[in-house]
Amino acid sequence: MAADDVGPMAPLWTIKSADGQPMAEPPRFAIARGLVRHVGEPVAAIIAQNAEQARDAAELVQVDYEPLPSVIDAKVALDTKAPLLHDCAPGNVCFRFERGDEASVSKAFAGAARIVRLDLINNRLVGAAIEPRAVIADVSASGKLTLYCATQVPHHIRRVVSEQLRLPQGAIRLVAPNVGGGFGYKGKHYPEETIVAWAAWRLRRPLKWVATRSESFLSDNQGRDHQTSAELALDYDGHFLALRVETVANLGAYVSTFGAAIPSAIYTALLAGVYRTPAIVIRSTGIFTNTLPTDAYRGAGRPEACYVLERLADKAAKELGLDRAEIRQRNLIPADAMPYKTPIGPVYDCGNFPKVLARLLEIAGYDGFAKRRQAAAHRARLRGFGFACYVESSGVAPSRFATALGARVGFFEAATIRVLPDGSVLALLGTHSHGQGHATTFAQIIASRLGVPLSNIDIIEGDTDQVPLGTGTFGSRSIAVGGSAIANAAVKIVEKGKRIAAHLLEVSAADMTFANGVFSVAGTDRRVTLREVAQVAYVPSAYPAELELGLEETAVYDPSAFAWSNGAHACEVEIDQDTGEVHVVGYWSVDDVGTVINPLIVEGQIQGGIAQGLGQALRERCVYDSDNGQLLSASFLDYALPRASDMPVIVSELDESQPCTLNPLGAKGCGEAGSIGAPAAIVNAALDALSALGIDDVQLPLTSERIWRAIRSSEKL
Ligand code: MCN
Repeated sequence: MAADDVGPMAPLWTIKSADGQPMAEPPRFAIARGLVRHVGEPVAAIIAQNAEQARDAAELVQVDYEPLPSVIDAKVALDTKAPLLHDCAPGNVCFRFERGDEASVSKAFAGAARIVRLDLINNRLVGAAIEPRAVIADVSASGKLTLYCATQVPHHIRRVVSEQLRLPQGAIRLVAPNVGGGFGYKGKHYPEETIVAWAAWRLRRPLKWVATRSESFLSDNQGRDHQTSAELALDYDGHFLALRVETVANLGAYVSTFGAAIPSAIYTALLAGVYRTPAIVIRSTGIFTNTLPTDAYRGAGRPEACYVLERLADKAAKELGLDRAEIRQRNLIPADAMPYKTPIGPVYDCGNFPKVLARLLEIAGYDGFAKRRQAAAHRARLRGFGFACYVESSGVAPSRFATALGARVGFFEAATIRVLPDGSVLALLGTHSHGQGHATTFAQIIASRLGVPLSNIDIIEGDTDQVPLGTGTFGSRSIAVGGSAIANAAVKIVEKGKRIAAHLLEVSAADMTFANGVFSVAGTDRRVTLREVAQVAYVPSAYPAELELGLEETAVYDPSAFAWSNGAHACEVEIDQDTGEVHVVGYWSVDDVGTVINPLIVEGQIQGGIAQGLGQALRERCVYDSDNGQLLSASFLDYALPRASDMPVIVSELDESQPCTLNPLGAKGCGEAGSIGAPAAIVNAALDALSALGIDDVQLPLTSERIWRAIRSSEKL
């Protein structure tokens, strides 16, 4: 590959440090050149007739590794004596990002009545979609390279592979069919995509690579891995005065596709949360270590921010002797302050945070909790109640915002609606569904706008030869950005349809109205259906001379701002004092995802996110051996995903009173909501239960062992 000068895997988002310097961007090649920096970094590729042969041949590969010292912890990597991963990154620092104003924060801290401090670890997670990643490459006789790829971002992968192989983008077709789930980590570029594409191109033979689950553990990007110190300044009445957050983020051995943006541009923008904190400063340092690269995993920066704020809010309430709901209600941004500009940049267009929290506490029966706690105590169980409020920057991302912060790609979405001559509809989108039900919800958007029955609408995603433009699915963007593109394309179809209908009915287009699939002359019973208009659109003899043939429209939509989803989640737990096991016995959520297109799908999305949030809170922990960098949690025996039996019944409500004011649907994203609110709500509940024993902190994840140890040490005190 080096001889063919195959290009490096450049990240698609780079960050500037607070001093204006660009981040360190060490080259990353699909196959390591001389130095292996993390377990799982490819060193050789075997090509064989079948997988068994390839495995046998791989056994014959002898690699003369000379072990070098390694570092896996981001704070340890900052030490001057730590091994250096890249010459271009002194101190293993990739960037030192800063947002906010230190001067106003220092001033507020100096005059504060109380300062609350917390040190938090946000555990490293493994994405575990139901199917591992896969790549198939095929080169046609005419030289076209087709890549079938388990990716969420077909157009991005086509672009990077074309740049690396120096092929025109049009010479590559990227097909991403049903990929078996993705959770964000399949939305990034991986070495195998480059290797398989290059080898098939070289050999002119079709090649297939499918990861085993073990290979997934060793080759998929991982998520989170923050170490954070946070301090909140308050006045006597519990009003938040200022927030200072210092985060050390573990980027792994290389900067992955969006790996630098998650703990900087995305995470830091969320640290105002739902609160009216007047002064905020956040410093986030991205560090290289000898671990797999980290990047987006469901929530991507938002669960980390929510966890910091909601742990602080609970601690502040405790230290000031205030009720946890009361301290939040005193600090929530009121609905009449919308649009609200946070001191760190983002402007929330709408939201009624106090209403959402009040409703949550009502459905969760917060008032009756004391009785339930007493009843549990009679059964020798520690019962706790916890909750968390969040905002989510869904609809990633306004391109202007992203490019100003270093993105090398735009984040628009494109949608084409083609009304076929029989009136049926084919819609082509740059988004990608891997469990989110786009074929249903996008068809609903078209059906409601064009009056075409759902059964006559086909949604096509995930094929760069069919869908000319696109960005992909991540950051809960498909409804807010892709859905808006469809809505705009539907408006264009109606506009053109009106002109054709007007021609047929010999009136002016201005006199035409459209509803339920029928064009009518206003105030008369003269009408023509969309189906009839579509037929005419493809029959030149009956067609207006000034119009182009066909009934197909494309809209490209780039949001002007994020769609600010928000919500509040509550959880009730019981802890078994003998085993330390946390049982989640109740879970409630109230989420504002703007206008809801499909409540069933949204509820499913929120439940799935909560399951993953529960995994982060109680089970999942990716562990490396600090002596040699080996991944210790490299199978499901050692890495504990949540199970069905861990899941409580979830009572969820959607608050549709605050439609997004910035997009034509009024919709805000929902795909990550659960994974954002759940970890903080669950941990707050568990710590509430443990407060009876004087325990006020246990780091994520709250495994039974950790809780058991905390209980035993509290008994010794
Ligand atoms: N929706 C709706 N009304 C709204 C908001 C959303 O009806 N107001 C619908 C949408 O039309 C879409 C679904 O809900 O069908 C999710 O929409 P959205 O919130 O825009 O999220 P995306 O479709 O962009 O999905 C991305 C998001 C992310 S970032 C991860 S990670 C994730 C997730 O969705 N990974 C998933 N959900 C997943 N679900 C499954 N089964 N598998 C994954 O890998």
